[in-house]
Amino acid sequence: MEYFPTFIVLLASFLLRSSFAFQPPNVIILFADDLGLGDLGCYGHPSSLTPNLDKIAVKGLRFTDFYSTSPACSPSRAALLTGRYQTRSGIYPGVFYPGSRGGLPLNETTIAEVLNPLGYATAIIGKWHLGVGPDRMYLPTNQGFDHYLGIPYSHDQGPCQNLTCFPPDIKCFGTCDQGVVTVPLFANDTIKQQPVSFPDLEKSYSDFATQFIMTNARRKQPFFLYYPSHHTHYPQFAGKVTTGKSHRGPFGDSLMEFDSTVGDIIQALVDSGVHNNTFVFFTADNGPELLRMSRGGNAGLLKCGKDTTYEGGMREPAIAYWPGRIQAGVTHALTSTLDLLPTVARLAGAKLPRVQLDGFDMSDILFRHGPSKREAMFYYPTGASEKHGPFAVRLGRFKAHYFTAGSIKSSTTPDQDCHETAHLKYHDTPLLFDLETDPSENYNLATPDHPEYKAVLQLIQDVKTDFEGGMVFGEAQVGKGTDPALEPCCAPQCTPKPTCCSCS
Ligand code: CSN
Ligand code: MG
Repeated sequence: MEYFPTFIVLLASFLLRSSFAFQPPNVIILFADDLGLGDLGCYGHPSSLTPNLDKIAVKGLRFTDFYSTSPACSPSRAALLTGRYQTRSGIYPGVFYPGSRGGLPLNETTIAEVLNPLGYATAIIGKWHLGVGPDRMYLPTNQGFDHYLGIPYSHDQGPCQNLTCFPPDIKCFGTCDQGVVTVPLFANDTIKQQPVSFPDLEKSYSDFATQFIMTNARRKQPFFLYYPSHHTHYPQFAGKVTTGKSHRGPFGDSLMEFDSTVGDIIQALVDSGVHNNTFVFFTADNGPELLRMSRGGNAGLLKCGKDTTYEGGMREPAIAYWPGRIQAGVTHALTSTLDLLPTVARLAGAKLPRVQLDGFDMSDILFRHGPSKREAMFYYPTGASEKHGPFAVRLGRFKAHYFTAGSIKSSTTPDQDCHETAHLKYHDTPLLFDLETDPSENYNLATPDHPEYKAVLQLIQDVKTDFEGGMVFGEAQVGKGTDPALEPCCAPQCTPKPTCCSCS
């Protein structure tokens, strides 16, 4: 009988630690840049070295039919963070530049802002690309992130002849953008280094991520870490440890360096004991920049790449990893970056933003290998417009192309449809492909030999009409243009700009 109180205490503490005391999971989103479906070892690339991503793919859930919402950066990132097509938030046409006036509107609710009210610590490392703007108002610290370490746009959006890869005598391939400030490294909303030192960059990201995980785990505070990497965007770089170590040249080194940070992050989760209470999700913003030839990525068996609405532009590798919760396997469920916000909100027990969302909760897919709630995917081009609407629609296994266009960014491979010379074309009868029997979009079904195609096209047209009826375009943020005075400069009063903006 004297042991009874002890028993009660033990029972109470057990219950508190189990279902009665819900511990919100930590969330980590890893986002590669300009990476195709064929680039990872676990997706069949013969010479990529991605042991850490391969490991979480084997222990976690690997997606075959996962889409970003755009074949370019800024729009794709806006959709991931808000769970809404970029057209709603106004992230069109194209991508932001260092002096862009616009940015992701502050009234949009990001995943960080969904989690912040629940007491999550939030951080972003890497490439923001959703605006800097007047008084740096669009930086991530104004969008729900407590901490930021990174470059707020693409690292080719500045002169890169002085941003050499390791060792310093190896020049980066190409010249990047001239006549703008050199690429800055921000810590929160201040410039820490300009130009950034690329050979040291990945280590500083990895160290920051490890510290962030360790600190919050020790405090028992749930956290959200968003790591949109500069890898594997052109011009590829890597630090001392990785340069020359892959079997795939500079692209392979860049990918390998990203993969090593993935390994460091997983190790930090294990070391800090939060490994079994952390949802990790990996994917990429848009397909490979085939323009860079062997220094671009690879879309595998998909057609074309970056800046096109063929599969190679927007269908991406994706991996969900949560030991003890997500069973190992492969899913063919139709899914998207749009689905991350509703899924994360559900996992954390957070309220959904009271706006029109385009995402669906993926819990059934993650935890029960169940079917997708998503029935369709709409493919907006980089320069989305109300006039053209989505260029293509996927409904179940079928995809219809209403417009097609090649791009300079996807020129160079033998397929002429991908090239810049394949001008914008309207298809009076849309091209129709069955992506399950023909993932490479080789065999158009909308021909007289397949009379049944008419019913499929009608169904897709109805879904498209319905979707467009509910699409309200936000004010075009990229369309607001640029102002050189807004380019980030570490010495704001210096002359002559932009070259004087240099601090060590
Ligand atoms: S992106 O790449 O930011 O990854 O989409 O670095 O579309 O004009 C795209 N663009 C610079 C870029 C310019 C980029 C463009
Ligand atoms: Mg990109």
